[in-house]
Amino acid sequence: MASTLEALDHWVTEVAAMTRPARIHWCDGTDGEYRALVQQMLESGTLIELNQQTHPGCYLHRSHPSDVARVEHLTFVCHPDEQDAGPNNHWMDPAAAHAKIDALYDGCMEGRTMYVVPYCMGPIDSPLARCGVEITDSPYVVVNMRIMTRMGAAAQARIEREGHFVKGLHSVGELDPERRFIMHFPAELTIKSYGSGYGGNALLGKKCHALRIASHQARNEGWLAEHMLIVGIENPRGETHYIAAAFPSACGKTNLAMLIPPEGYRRDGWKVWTVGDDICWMRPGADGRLYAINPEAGFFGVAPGTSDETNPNALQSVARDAIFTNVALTADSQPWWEGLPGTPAIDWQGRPFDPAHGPAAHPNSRFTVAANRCPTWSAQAEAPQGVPISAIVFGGRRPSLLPLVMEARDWTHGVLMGAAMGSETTAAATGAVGVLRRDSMAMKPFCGYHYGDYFRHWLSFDQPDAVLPKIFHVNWFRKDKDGTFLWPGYGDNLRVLEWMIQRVEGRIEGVQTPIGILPAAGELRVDGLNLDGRKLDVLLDVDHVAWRSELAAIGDYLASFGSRLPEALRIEQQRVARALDNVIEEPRREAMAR
Ligand code: GTP
Ligand code: SPV
Ligand code: MN
Repeated sequence: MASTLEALDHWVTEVAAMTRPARIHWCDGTDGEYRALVQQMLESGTLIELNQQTHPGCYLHRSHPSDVARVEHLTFVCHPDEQDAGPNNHWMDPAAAHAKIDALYDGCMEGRTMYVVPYCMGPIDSPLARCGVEITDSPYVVVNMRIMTRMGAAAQARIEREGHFVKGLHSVGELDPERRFIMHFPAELTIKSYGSGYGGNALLGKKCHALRIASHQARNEGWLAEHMLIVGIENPRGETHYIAAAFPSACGKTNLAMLIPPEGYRRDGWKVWTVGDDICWMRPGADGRLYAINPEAGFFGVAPGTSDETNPNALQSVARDAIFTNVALTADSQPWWEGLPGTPAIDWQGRPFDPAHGPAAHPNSRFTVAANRCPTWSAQAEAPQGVPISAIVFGGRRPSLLPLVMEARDWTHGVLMGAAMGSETTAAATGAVGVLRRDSMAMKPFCGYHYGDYFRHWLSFDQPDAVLPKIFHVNWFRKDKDGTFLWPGYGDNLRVLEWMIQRVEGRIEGVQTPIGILPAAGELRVDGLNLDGRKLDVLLDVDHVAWRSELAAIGDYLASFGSRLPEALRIEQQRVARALDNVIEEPRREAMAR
């Protein structure tokens, strides 16, 4: 027996009988175990040592060139009833899915070590935290899980105390895209992943457990599992507001979570505290407010674009003890990606760099590092009860139409804003990049059940005794006619967060528009910004004609969820559409006056 919990021992035995590994290793999560695994991977070539003078404890992993991102078309949510998966998921009958993937697992670990990885998502003593066990044949997965979760003996002890855990089985198989599946069985609290060693496909605590399985559990138990960062904004009076923000993959969560205040704000005493950069679990507390934890213990962040100008906190975090995946190398073995100074010598596939082959670092290359390495890591990130959320923010990459910021009138309107979210696709998933698609609450790839039921769950938090956060929508990615970003973004996004906090505290009025409340003239602090007035006008403009088409498109999108769409959301969409119809355009008004 390697565990005092029979259910765990039994499952490990069962999996070993199917996969037939040469040996089984129960992970204890110690430094010694980590170092031994790194050593073994250096010897096998799975890891490459980086320049230890400039980057102590840092290593590079090159994944298979066909295995560099999440694979949404191979990701399935297998509810017993197809209807429960919704049009937002790929579905397979659970029995058929088990049969299909178990056939691939048969003998797949022959000659390999099977690692049993107990982990806890969330502070180990938090009532909001949940545990799981990942079985994997990838030592790269084990070391990443060690950084990304509370992994090892303490997690196993909690699992043995609680008697239940999420089961995740993973094998890299042959890394063949034709033999690759990421399957979820929410009713069985089980995940089965085969054929990929990359990020969200393989680190099963992350997207598979903490979002797809957890969103299903959260619905049944009255909480929320979201694709959100959590950031604390401390004002010069020393008061901190916590904000949770949902942006789709590679749309700015890590950057916002670690932002450095603009010069003037720093002088005035503003501070930013990082609690989480990708996933947020929240539930109502006794005082009616929503309390949030970051279930992760590390960052699996996008490397390209990370620089001293954009995100110095991330750059400092990865100065030591980080694992890089699919970045390029300089001539002296330092990690390199687009956005950094210096020149690449070797590309992400290990070839001498040639611009004709495309970027030197893969656009979805990433770093893995412990969260407490971040200079702005919040002391509250370990608080078992979580942090109270003052504002929820939705946003995406929208080159046009969506203003820099708008506030929802109330919770229902905010849920509509989240449901209506759209964004251009990025390199975080395989497939075309830059295509505008709806991505409700940034959860399109991660909601483990029918979006209609999910919207209803969101609406259900609007209770008489609830003290709900205000909901906002932002767009850092509005473009000018020449294709350049209108808003400077990054640290200057604090200006927008400050406006939100002023609204939360009731210090400013904003202006009511049919689509929500926008900053009134002079409310958004733009001092010290080299932003001409015309740009600001464009960023805060509401084009009623274009918005009428947008509301019609939102109506069509919502209708695609059929009878499971909550009536309240349909009514809300109609309310906004009607408000837009009632606007009398300036030219028309002039014409009427004439
Ligand atoms: P996942 O880890 O995939 O969930 O992504 P994420 O949402 O954490 O995205 P991240 O912060 O890593 O940003 C992804 C890309 O967006 C990077 O290339 C950034 O440089 C860029 N980006 C982030 N914030 C801004 C911003 O405010 N303005 C602009 N123009 N680009 C930004
Ligand atoms: C994302 O794609 O949203 C990520 C990276 O955060 S992955 O872990 O690969 O899902
Ligand atoms: Mn993510």
